[in-house]
Amino acid sequence: MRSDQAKPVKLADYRVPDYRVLTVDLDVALHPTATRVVATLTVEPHPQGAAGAPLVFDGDELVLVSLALDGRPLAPEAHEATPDRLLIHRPPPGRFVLTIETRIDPQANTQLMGLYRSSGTWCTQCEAEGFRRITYFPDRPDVLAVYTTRIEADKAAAPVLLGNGNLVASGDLEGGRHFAVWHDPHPKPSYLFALVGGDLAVIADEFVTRSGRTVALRIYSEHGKENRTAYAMDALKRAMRWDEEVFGCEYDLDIFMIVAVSDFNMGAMENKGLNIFNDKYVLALPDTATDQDYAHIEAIIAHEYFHNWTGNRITCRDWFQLCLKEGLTVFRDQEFSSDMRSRAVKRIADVRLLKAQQFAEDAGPLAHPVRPEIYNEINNFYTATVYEKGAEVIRLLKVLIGAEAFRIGMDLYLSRHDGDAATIEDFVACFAEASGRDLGQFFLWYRQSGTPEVGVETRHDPKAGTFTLDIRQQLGPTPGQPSKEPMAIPLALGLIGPDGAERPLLTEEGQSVAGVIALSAGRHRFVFTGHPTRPVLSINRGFSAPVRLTTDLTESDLIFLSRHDSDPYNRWQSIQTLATRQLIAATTASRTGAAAPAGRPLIDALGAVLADSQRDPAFAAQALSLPSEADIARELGQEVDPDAIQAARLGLRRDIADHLADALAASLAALENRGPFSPDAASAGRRALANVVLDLWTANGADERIGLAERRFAAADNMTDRLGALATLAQHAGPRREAAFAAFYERHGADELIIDKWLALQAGIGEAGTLERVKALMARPGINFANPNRLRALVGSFAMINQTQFNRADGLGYDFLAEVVLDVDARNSQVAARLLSAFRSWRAMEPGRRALAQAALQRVAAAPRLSADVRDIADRSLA
Ligand code: B3K
Ligand code: ZN
Repeated sequence: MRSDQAKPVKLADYRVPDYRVLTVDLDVALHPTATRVVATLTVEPHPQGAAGAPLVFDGDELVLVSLALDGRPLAPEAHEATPDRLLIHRPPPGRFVLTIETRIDPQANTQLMGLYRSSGTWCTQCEAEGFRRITYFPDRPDVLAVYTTRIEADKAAAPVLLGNGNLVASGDLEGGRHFAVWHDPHPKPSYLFALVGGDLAVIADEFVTRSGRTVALRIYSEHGKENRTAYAMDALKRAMRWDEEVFGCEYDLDIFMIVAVSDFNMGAMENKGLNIFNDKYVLALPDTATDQDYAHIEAIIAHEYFHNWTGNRITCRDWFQLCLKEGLTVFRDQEFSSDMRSRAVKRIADVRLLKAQQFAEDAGPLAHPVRPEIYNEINNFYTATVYEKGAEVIRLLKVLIGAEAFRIGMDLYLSRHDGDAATIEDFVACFAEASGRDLGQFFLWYRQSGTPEVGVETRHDPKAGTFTLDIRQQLGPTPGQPSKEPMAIPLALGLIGPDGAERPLLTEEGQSVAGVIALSAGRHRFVFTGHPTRPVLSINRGFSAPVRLTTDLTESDLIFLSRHDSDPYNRWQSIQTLATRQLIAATTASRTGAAAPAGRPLIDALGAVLADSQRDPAFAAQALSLPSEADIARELGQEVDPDAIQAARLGLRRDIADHLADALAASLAALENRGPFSPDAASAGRRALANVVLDLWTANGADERIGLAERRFAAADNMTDRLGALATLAQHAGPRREAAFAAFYERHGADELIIDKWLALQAGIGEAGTLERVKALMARPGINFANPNRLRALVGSFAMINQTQFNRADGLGYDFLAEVVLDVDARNSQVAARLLSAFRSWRAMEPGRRALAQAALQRVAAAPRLSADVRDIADRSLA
């Protein structure tokens, strides 16, 4: 598992480690450029390891200062130390103590892995393989040890010193220095280690667990930002209570800390007792954060907290099992948000994200199973497939075996594997036991990559009173998997009579189906009786299985479902399906020069949503949001011409603006005058609806309508309204747009997190001048593009969201991304690799763009001194 080990790493090659580490005592003397780390480790041979094997520890860019075994310096010929490996030829046969001194340079650590500095604060990121950048260690998740961390620093530079576990000692030292000692009694893998040192502000609170223990809660941030952390604290307390009530999980230390830092490679990290967060997912006030930011903060605070059980108490045996903690923890945070907000709206948002990210990944060269079996760089497997599809697989398991067996299985998993480094097999065995079912076929969801296609054909026989479903499933080839077996696919369904009432689901044998049918073979026939009149089929309700569905539902069926389906998810899906069909037809028409098809039924359906929109504004906002340009591209799947898609979508938006003018205006008026700002979900739903309606209302470009957007922008008393209006203005070229961007900068220019929103909106403008704009913004003084958030906001949004401009017909969008990736790679290879994955759908483009994308990828692949992260993405994208 070393970084320089012959690649790739294979699941089939897993072996227990030859040595295990029982305790880790770290003594860290913080210094900006020369931090000294003394690690004292109690080591013993693993009973199942190779007896007498040499000891091999991982390292990464390390400098060894000294090495002792049982207190005696080790002779030079007894060991070998390179920056990425420590080898001891003949360790003693029993237990021994190793003392390893290394020196590291946090200031020069631009990879943001291991110990680094962010705005003067020392902090760490160890997952997956960052601990080896601090000291030599068997840096793999199945080595669980008890950690004690002593941190020492200049008191003025770092008055706050934090570690995992509970604080056991602290005090002042000579020369203005001080120290703190933290002890974590729970054995953990090295990737959960963390420390922080800095001059930070704090807010304090507490939580009383269900067994009556008082836990101190702390959120640390930069000074001056502590007034933005109250919502995160509130979310944390709600998450702690919810996990006790719903999963029976109680917190297990005396203190729980969150530290917000501004330089972070991803969202947040679940280090034991000391979560470290990208400050974007902690800091929020109504004037600085949108409702969506609030929802993300709530979800991510909960996610990292929930890892305390699913991830930390029960960790992963190896990195192939990543979805054991990530898929499960995403499932848990989705359930939490559903309980805190609207379940239906949360489900729709989650499915939108799944399709946008995971379906796209599954359809391209980077497709991989939820549990991969081979990797070159584990960093590149923190993907939508592992996280989002990993969560879907658990949701699907719950549908397959039922909520009761699911709960019993979960309890069994949490009790049986507490303290273990476990596998997916261990997890699934608990549910097989709880349900008494053979889950062998279910397991294919972890092994087979790609999105199953499910086709449904229906036939009504009025004489016999039967309604027949003929269903096939198919799973196409994906990298490394030329042929597949049929999957276990649970489809929640209902049959709805013309009166809108649900009909009983009776089979020919007279049995009643409890709302779910399960596919196991390639083809199935289901015959339902008692239907003298034709019912309308509502299938894959709640998106019970993550599949691509094709049905023979007619336009009028879909409209019927959009009004009468008792399942809100399918009410939403039916409108999306209508819109997708129409946009695909219009895209094809625009490419061939034929007339665009008339879209009256869809427009009427949207009109009906608008008319009813005050009842559930958050739902209406989702229903009125058309499929994105990327959604249409994904549905097309090949020969994609983004300009044709854009033209079709703009045309439909104009039609909506013209035909539904009265309804849109009425809705805007009804949403006006809402009184003082409140962050609750109902108010947020009204704001979301107002922004979607404003966007459609202005879509015909009429001057006076854009004037309304301007007025809303100027009058906004919160970030959701202000940014919503700016997003609308951004789509209409001209001086008013530029004035709005300038006003926004004027107001928020000093606030980096808000500047990210400003950058992202500009990067997303679907016009020919955007590439120049993006380049100019990158060169603009005063914006720090060494910060991952800045880079993702500008370049990430451009490449991942802006379909027409990233995929410019002249290839300059591709060239730009390739250049940025190569430049960033030298400093931060994880962020560079993530940006490069924007090429993941290049093969679906029409031939001209496809050739240009390939050439850009080839240039990246051919560059000298590529990081392993970028090399892996480039090679797999081209394979
Ligand atoms: N476990 C971390 C992700 C670490 C990513 C390392 N490249 C955050 C999370 O999923 O909760
Ligand atoms: Zn996670």
